[in-house]
Amino acid sequence: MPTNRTFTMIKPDAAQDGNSGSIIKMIEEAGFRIVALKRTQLTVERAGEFYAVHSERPFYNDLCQYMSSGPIVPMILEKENAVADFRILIGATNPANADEGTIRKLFAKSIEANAIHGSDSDENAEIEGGFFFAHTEQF
Ligand code: IDP
Ligand code: MG
Repeated sequence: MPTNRTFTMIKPDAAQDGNSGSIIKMIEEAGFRIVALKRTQLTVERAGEFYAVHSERPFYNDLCQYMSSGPIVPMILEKENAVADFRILIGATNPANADEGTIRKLFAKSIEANAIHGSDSDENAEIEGGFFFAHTEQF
């Protein structure tokens, strides 16, 4: 059943550059309600767990190093059609292919350091939110 929730995290490149506030403003202006938010940092092992689905991809080890290289800002967001609408707001994985006005077009540095994560399904949004926040049903 759709939950109207998605999960996101501002990645180390964007957090380090002081772009968290600008990105959160775009998220709120696009109609998403912030259900949960914190600033934290992953160990390389935790990053590996989060991205386990990509463990066979050639970029996996670099990705885990990068994702543990600095603070991140994970969030649970709520909006009708949240997962699909949020993927539109962030743009393509590779910022070179991202539409004008998307978060990745504005803030991403590369296909790896691409500023922000967005869940790809309701099921993964639930799993990924639970990876960072406990008892989210109470929020
Ligand atoms: P997504 O974040 O747009 O859903 P995925 O294919 O799920 O993209 O990849 C997860 C993350 O892995 C990307 O956001 C990016 O940080 C990194 N990544 C994806 N493809 C590549 C690549 O070809 N080279 C380096 N890093 C990549
Ligand atoms: Mg993905």
